[in-house]
Amino acid sequence: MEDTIAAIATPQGSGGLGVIRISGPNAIEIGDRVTRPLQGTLAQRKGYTCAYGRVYDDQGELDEVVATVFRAPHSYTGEDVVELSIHGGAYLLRGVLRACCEAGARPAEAGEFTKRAFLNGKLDLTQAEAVADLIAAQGRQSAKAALAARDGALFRKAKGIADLLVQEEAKLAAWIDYPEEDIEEAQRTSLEDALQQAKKEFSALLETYQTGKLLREGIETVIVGRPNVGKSTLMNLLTDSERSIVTDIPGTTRDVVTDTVRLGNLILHLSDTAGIRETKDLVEQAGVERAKNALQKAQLVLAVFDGSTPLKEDDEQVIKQCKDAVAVALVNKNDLPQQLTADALAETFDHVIPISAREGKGAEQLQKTLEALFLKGSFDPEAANIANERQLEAVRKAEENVKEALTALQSGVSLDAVGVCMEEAADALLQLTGEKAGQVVVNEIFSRFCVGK
Ligand SMILES: Nc1nc2c(ncn2[C@@H]2O[C@H](COP(=O)(O)OP(=O)(O)OP(=O)(O)O)[C@@H](O)[C@H]2O)c(=O)[nH]1
Ligand SMILES: [Mg+2]
Repeated sequence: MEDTIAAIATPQGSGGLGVIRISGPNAIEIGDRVTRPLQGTLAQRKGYTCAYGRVYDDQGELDEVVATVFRAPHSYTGEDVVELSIHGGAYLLRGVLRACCEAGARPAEAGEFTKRAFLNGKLDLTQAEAVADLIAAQGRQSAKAALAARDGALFRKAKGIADLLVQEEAKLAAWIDYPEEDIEEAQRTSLEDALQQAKKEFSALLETYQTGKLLREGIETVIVGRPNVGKSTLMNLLTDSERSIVTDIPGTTRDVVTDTVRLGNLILHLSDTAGIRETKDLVEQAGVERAKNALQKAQLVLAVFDGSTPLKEDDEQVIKQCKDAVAVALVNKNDLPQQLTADALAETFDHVIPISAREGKGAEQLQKTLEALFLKGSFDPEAANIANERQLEAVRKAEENVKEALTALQSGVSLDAVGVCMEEAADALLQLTGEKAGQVVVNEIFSRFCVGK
């Protein structure tokens, strides 16, 4: 980290503003070479101050600039940093980046700013991952969870348990070294309590993964039903658009029509599909095949029925397909006199909701039902949460070892084995925070970031 890096930190394309970030020992010097502030130089400025002026490349002045100076260690990376805020044009941004490189900076690699922050101890691995999650967040809950992780919620939790395990393991090591002394009951209890507590915390942490993942990534949702029940009308209602074609001709939708919407705290990746029925029409058959495939892959099925008619044989087909799925029945067209009795659906579906897709009624109840179904009430975005597979694996490994330690302790076979397991558990947690993560893992994590982060 002897060299100074520079990158465009804002997205490609044009915008009101664009930012070039420079970090490293020569950041301020390089900033001074490419800018001319109205007053003085950047080198004369304190950290956390801005200078207005012009920015230059080798051919002369290029744009106006506001240069913000951060002085080590009080910056994102922990190094001297200059952020050049200019107009957000691709030509201007590239020109200024090139000028920075001619003045001595090196183009930053993907994730290199955050990697430097990690290596300088400004954040741990879980906080670095949270930066990427914050940028990727698509909803309030996932943004909140990422911000809490950025503030160190998971780091503190993991560090706390690791410290506890290391402490207890040190005491244990002392007994093992003096085998002639019997372990006092109080100490054995304290050890067992620590292991039980760690086990409880791990299992609570592991439970956060699935819900968090759903919140971050959204739910693959398929709308199915026999022809003409109002699937496409529902699609259009949920997407607030005319995404799907609606007609009163059964068999209107053929291809799978997809869109992503937010429903309360959930993100749904919706697929509107062809009405499921037996048909001789080859094109429609292909559509029905696609509908069935989409149904198999979905995490959530919205099965639509027409409440203004009794159940038909094609409906029975749909019900059969839903048997093993997480499915909610929507009895549509409840603005018309109703002929369908919900009892027939209650056998297969835990949730049967009357709606009128055409009149926009029932979406609220659908939202409440889905939130109850997927968020299970226990997810607290501000607590420590597991945000990705790497973290999941580390906590699982720690949990396994703590369980083994408990078994070994309770069966009284060998205290050595207890100690080894506790050490492994603590190790897994230190890999989680990055204190003991290998270079390969660290590089892998940051290479998934984009340039400028
Ligand atoms: N009265 C009433 N009519 C509705 C409602 N929802 C849909 N319809 C009508 O039902 C007909 C079929 O609607 P679509 O949304 O095209 O039905 P679909 O299930 O997508 O049909 P296919 O694509 O053919 O499988 C249209 O004439 C809609 O206007 C509703 O809530 N109430
Ligand atoms: Mg349709």
